[in-house]
Amino acid sequence: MSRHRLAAVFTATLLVAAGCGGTTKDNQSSSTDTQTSAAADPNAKLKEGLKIAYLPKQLNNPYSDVETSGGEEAVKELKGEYKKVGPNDASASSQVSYINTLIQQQQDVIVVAANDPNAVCPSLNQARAAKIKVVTFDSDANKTCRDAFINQATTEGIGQSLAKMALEQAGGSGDIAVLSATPNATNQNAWIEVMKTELAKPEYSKLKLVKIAYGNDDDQKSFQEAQGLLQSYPNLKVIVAPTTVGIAAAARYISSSSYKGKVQVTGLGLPNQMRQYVKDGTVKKFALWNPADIGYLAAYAGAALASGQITGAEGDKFTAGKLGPYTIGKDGEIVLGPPTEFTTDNIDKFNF
Ligand code: RAM
Repeated sequence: MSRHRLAAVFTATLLVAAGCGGTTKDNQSSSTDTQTSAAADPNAKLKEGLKIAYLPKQLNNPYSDVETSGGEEAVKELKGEYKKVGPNDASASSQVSYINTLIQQQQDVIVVAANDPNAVCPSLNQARAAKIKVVTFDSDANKTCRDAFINQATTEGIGQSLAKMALEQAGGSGDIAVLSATPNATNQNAWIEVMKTELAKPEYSKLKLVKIAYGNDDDQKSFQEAQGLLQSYPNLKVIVAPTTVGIAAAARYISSSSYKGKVQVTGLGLPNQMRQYVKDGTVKKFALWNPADIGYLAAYAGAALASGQITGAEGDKFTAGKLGPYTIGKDGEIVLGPPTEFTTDNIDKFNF
């Protein structure tokens, strides 16, 4: 650890202790300047021994486990030090204390799925002031407080696919409801916005979005919200859950209720959690990407940032191990690839 970096860590720790900094324009621009002043060196060798810490939305979510398993694999390949920490609930401010601890531990890279785009920003900018590279994955933070964002697929692509699956499964018309994660989740909110734009198009004119409910990525709450939707909207045709926790809970409720076969469940789910509901006919189609690949890609992006190979600027290129070459897009976004749709025909080919 260089003297300079130690001093930066100390300053950041003081800022954390004083509870100030990060949110003001001045602080944000100064930390950004520190990070982007050096030019990218595409030939820089990836450093070994990097401390790469993962902070998913919450720990007790099977999706997070799959995501970080890919991260652990990549960190091993990179000969780095892997760590995973996180809260047990996905509430807005639940990650802040973890970020502050990671700063004190002098991690080289923090990979975080933000529970709220803004709540984590002051701490993330303090991390960046301490020369820690910040990579968001799955759920972005405000772009002023991270170096790069690993998006699972394009936000438009995910939102459009959710709207399309809802239309197909409603048979072209009727009431639909969304069962989302937390009300502040960056990723779900962005997908729902795209869905709404799609629903305003003429081909969706017979589809009516009656409610957006929030299960907070908590299994029990999601189950109860699904139940509540059916009680409040007896004509509901489809529940669209853009969250692996929500879709599994909704499918579990519908599969053992009188609504089975009448009300469809679709959205984003893990094949291993959804298999039984596809096989028993509750669910006809849902989508996802391989969450392990997001974690894997994030480690390589973090290592490339920490090694000076990329700065997070649009057009920067790096190679993510077995996933191959990636180019950074607008606003530091790196898109993993297109999502996969799962049906009874292909679900047994997937094991995650
Ligand atoms: C849940 C989480 C996660 C999201 C998936 C689809 O597990 O909300 O952020 O990407 O669903």
